Amino acid sequence: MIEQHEDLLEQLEALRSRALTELAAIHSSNELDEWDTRYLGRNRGELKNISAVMPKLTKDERKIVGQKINDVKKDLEHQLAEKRETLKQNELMQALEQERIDVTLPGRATPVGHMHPLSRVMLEATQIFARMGFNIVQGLEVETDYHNFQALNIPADHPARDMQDTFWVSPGQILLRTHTSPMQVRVMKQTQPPVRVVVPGKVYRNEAVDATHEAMFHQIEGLLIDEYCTMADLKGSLERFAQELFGEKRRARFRGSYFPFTEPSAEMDIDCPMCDGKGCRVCKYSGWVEILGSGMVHPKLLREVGYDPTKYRGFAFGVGVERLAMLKYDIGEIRLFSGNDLRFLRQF
Ligand code: 2U9
Repeated sequence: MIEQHEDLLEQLEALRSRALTELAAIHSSNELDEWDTRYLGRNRGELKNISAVMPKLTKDERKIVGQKINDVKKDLEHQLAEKRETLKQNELMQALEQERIDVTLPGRATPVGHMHPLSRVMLEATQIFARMGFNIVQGLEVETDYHNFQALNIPADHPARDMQDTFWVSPGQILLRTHTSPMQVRVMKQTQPPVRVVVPGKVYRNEAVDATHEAMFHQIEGLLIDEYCTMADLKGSLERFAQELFGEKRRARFRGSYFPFTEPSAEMDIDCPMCDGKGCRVCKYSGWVEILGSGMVHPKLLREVGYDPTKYRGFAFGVGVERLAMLKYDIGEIRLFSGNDLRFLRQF
């Protein structure tokens, strides 16, 4: 029996030194966990295995061997805790080293977008009318023949209704609106005077495309209906609009014209904003450029939407937004607006 307990003490010493040698070689938490299970594990740990022979020892032997087991166990646990702390520190230092941020590196630029030139002109122009008291409304791009043509006094044999000029969705019935006017018809049918609206939006015409014509373009149309409204109101409002958009010193002139939906009708020119009316390439050396069409709303239209034409009258106008933008920024080619060429777009 004496041999057995001395043998056990030797085994425990050997275990301690083997365990500590292995521990010194460990470099990761995973290995450390394995080590923990192997030597200190409650189930099949080596220390536990040695303790299994305790019941076969005498009382005195048990005391000596028990103390030794405790001593080795405490030692291993203590070394394990220290090693854990060391590994944790090492791993932290490694992370700090690897994840270090070099604050001297140049930053990565975030590209900043901006409004499309057409959107900008559209916004500027509608806001001018908004400040005058007009409401801004948007309509449908797919419309009925009734709202786009019939209600606007555009007769069946009018060239605009031709297959060549209109994009039909369902011929004679449903179409892509050729102007934003169908929305004004809808507004008038829904509300009673006074009416003050501007309608910005996309319109479609089956045009031969060139430097100044596209099949899709943008319009802003306006409509004012009230008991007292004259051509003087039309002229004053539209001249003011031109001055706010193109500068305080702009002058307007009106030339008689014809539209089916207005009577009388007039086109408005302003003195050329490029050369102040002296004559240049833009105004073709005339000193004047046309910017919009307008007129007093035709009594037939008022009657059509249920307004009494002896009580109410109004003025209406229409502007092409691309044309305004081309004049404002001296752009000679309408197709640039829909081309998405960043070299063009970045200039605004
Ligand atoms: C209603 C009554 C009248 C809208 C008007 C014009 C004159 C006009 C053109 C400008 C350039 C179209 O984009 S363009 O080619 N428009 O000249 N538009 S009066 O008159 C209306 C509209 C709706 C109910």
